Amino acid sequence: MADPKTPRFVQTWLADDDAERDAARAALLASPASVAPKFFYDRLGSHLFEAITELPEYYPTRTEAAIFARHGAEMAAAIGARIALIDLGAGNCAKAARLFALLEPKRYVAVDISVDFLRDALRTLQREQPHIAMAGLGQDFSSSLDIPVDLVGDDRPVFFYPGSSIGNFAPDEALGFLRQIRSHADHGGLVIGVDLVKDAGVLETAYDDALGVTAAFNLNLLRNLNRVIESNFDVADWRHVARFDRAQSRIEMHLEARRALAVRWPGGERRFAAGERIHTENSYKYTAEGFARLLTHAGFAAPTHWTDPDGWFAVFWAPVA
Ligand code: AVI
Repeated sequence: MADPKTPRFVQTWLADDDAERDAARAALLASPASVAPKFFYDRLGSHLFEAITELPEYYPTRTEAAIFARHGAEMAAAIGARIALIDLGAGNCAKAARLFALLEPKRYVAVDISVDFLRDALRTLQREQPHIAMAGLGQDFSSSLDIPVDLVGDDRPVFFYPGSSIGNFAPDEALGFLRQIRSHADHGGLVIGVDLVKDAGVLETAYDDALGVTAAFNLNLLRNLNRVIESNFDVADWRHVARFDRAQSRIEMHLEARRALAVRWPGGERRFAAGERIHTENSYKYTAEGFARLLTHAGFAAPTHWTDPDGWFAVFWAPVA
């Protein structure tokens, strides 16, 4: 990063659209049918997710922000100085930017699936904070994390993964992902937000709000699928379902057929009975002790965490020796 006033942009990953389409069709034909949650996030889906984070029922975003506001100074003391902050799923970079005054990073590396999502936000941020060397990295880090060493330089790599996005991985995948982060974080560590197990009513309301924004977010996945695989889903035929499965400690989101129907796409079709479901997302909830164990298992040393007064959400600092 020769000129710290101009962010550097690197794209290390390109979508294989044919493979994605094949995988989507195969998952629809499976029993039970499923669709990968990445299909939520077309342009409208990303806006709907932003709207979800503003809902009174969806507590994770504001609860996490309150934990940072209340305990930020303690966190900064634990994390230490001379850091390169590596923001996984940076989006508009707003969450990380709020930590700059506390953590005083020397470098900031914003990672998202496409550098195009990052360009405007990062350029604006660079103008506001010219003393921090900034870079944008386009990468599908959920399949493989690869941070070019020159983006981190000699500073201590501190990964930032807020918003309880780790909950969208199954626990064995979460462990694999945390191990990958660990392997890139020598002398640094990980700051991660985790949604905690709680009353089923609170959880189910957070994923089935009164305005129907989460229902729209779930149903929009069918429209996106129509665009991607040229299927003919009619959104009106489907109902949003969100249930907490305590045995698996996860919120499951499904779409349920309101009547018997067939969905067609070029070269294929899938028939659904009335009441049959398509599984669209899991959102795992952890106990603080269980998540600390997962971090230790992944090779991090002595994790510390902070929670809100209700114990609904936790922010962990997991150092690497
Ligand atoms: C992105 N992720 C952390 C959200 C969650 O809570 O699992 C996605 C979401 N799905 C429905 N509401 C929010």
